[in-house]
Amino acid sequence: APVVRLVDYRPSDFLIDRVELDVRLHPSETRIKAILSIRPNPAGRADAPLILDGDELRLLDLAVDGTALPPDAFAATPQNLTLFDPPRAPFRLTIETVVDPSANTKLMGLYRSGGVYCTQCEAEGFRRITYFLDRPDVLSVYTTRIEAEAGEAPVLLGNGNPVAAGAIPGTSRHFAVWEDPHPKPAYLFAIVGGRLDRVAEPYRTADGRDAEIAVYVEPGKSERAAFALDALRRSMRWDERVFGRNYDLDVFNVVAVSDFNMGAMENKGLNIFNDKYVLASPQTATDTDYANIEAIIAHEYFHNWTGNRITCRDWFQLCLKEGLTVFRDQEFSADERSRAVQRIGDVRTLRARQFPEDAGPLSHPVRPTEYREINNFYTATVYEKGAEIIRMLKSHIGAADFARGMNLYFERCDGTAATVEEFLACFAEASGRDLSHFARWYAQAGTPRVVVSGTYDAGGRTYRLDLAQSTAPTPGQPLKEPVVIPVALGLVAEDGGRLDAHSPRVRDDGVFVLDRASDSILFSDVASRPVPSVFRGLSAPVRVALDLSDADLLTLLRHDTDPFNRWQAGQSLATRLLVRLAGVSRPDGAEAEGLAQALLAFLRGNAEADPAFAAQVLSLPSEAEIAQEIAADVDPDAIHRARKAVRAHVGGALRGELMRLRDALASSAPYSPDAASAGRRSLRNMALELIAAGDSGAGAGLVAAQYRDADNMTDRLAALAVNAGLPPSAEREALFQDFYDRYRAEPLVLDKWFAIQAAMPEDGTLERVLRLMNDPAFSITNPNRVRSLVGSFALNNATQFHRADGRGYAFLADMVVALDGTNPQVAARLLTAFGTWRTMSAERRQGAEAALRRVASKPDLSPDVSDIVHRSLG
Ligand code: B3K
Ligand code: ZN
Repeated sequence: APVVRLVDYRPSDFLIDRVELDVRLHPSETRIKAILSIRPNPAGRADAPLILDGDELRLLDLAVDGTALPPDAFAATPQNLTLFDPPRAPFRLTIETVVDPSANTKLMGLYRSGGVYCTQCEAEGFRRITYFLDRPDVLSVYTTRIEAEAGEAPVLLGNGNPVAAGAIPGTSRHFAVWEDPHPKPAYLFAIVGGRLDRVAEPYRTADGRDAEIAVYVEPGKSERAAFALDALRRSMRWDERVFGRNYDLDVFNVVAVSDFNMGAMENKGLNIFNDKYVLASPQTATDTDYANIEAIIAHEYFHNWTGNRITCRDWFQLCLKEGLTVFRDQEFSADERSRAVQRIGDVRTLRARQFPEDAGPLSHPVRPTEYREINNFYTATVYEKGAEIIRMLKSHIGAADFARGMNLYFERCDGTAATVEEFLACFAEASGRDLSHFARWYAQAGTPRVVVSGTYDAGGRTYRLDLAQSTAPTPGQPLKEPVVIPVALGLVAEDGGRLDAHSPRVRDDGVFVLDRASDSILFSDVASRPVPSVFRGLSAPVRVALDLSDADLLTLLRHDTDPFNRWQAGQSLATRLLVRLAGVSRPDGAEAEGLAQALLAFLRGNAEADPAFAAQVLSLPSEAEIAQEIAADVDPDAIHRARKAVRAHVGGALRGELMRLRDALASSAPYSPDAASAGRRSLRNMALELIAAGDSGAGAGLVAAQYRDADNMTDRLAALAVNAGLPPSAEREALFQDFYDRYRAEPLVLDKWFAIQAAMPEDGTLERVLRLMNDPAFSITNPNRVRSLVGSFALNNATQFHRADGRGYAFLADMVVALDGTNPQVAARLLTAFGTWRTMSAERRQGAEAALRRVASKPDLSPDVSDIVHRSLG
């Protein structure tokens, strides 16, 4: 595929003001008649041909202002429709195409999921429905008529408001007409047709519009849609209250489908969701599922303003809608749940997904400057780091100016396809500041590393903090410049008491801005040696190197007023120990005694007051985080051994307290997914995990009892996960079998069963995965199944995916090649698991490179896989 570059952006030569679509749904021959009201763009070239995008399309009919075109006036291929010399005044182009939804395994454009017709058009799927100017800066008003067999598709949904519907006399067919008054790019188009159940409620917006909000699901599952509907209502209220944004149509529909390439899609007024992020009942969904549903429902709803009303000029601006909308959904979840626990979770995700991406061959700026396949840029960098930039912007200019900037953006850019520059200009204007240096965060890839050191002068009662930033080279960017880093900080007295230290360089809100390569802060009136607490709340997406003693970290764990940094202190303590133990062949768990005692003291003081937070403190850094810290010649087996030894020791040392907590936190109340109840379950289940790590015999007993007695999926699945970590035995397998038998008819539940088994850190797992691929519940064409089994193996099982004999890599390569023919997006996503291959030990690097080369050598690779494999090897 050719490279697309940001510098080559030009406005479209033509605009399409109106689109009238008539879609006649049919399983294998769906006909689409499009009438496009086209006019030359005054900002475009005057003599240009009209070149419409297509993808695997077949043209049936074509007319300009109702008249067929002579054959030499146009050319039609599956990829393009060209009018060599189109009218230079407004005209109507009629196009009739035909597509086969049942054969559409890429799940882009119009396809069928189960029996349901649905669409996915972002980024470039509309061109798989009709020929179009399929680019986000062409905004049109759409009217869509959908027609189908009434028996096959009793529900017909489109964007906007429903305006007409009825039977087609003399036939078994019926139709519906939808009108969307808001101009939108084609990637936000959607239709749905099928048998679906519906739950709905009325919603009156803050500015007085009466709307109906609804969730559509597979027949018989409407009870499982209630939580999503509730989350939707709360999201709408929150956006009114916090951002002053009201909904703008008469209906808002959410549809759950079972075959979906990603989480969900924000089509105007018609969000289409992966059913995993809609369906929930206490018996089938975990607390994590409930939290994810709430967050994704919110995310897609928030796109209505940040994405739809204001969209992107081109795909390089993707972070304009995604980073901002992730920031908004994170803030929503923080307000609805616990802010501290939410931030810890978001930072864990950032470190687990974005930091490794930014340290490897796929590293790219939050706003990339070139791409070969845009679908490969829906990345942790664009989304998660993009959200961090917004968070920093807010702390950099302050909450009040941030709010003014957002309002200006909504006012000024509404109805347009905007750029990052236009966005930042609103905040520069609102705050009266120059944000040109801050803007470097969008252009420069890589995770900055900030080295911090402190010096106390008892005689002068001063304390100096020295800070220095640097960023390692990334692909295409050998030289890095300093970025603007807001550092939220404070000083903590060694005894936990107050320290009234001052520095003119630190703002009243505790933020110091590091905007050069190095800088220092001098505090005066410092009565005693302080412990620095820096990057509170992780105030910037950086790696922090701060050499505190274990005693200093314990002070922070005990006394810091910032809960995030209390948690971080515990993590830093554990990471240091784990990295050291990963360097020895027989790690001695007894070395974890200091950590264990610190955790015990923490639990005694905090566990019952804030169980969700305590669970986070108890949860050791992941194997992937430890690998990142080691960074070169990584041996996942050594990391696993070290972590196992530490968990065993901690679990043994804390056993009494953990058993007590399990009783104290037990509840006889019926299951509720609220954050407080979920927090208690998470600490109880963390306790179970640690007890079992310390004593597998005792653990097995507790697992069996909890599994059997659980009245909800959270507790049952937690027991199953701990079961997976027990030594191999017939009982262990029997529990897996029992789970399978119970949930045979529940694909989303069996996904959890696949994922847990694929992540088992033991030699037989690859054979287990191969066996599970033949299970009737597995399906290579369903993205959720593939991600649960193959994705979990590649991403959550470091020891087995990175097997020293290379068989894990070879397996993934086989899967990528097999999938590429049917679903290139899912194949390419799996392939990103190779992202850390260069940090591995030498023999592993060899195996990984061989596997990657084998993929690269296949003829006819999709642009998606070809792009990832070549960058990974580059
Ligand atoms: N905007 C969609 C993602 C589309 C991915 C296309 N490959 C979902 C979201 O971010 O809300
Ligand atoms: Zn999004």
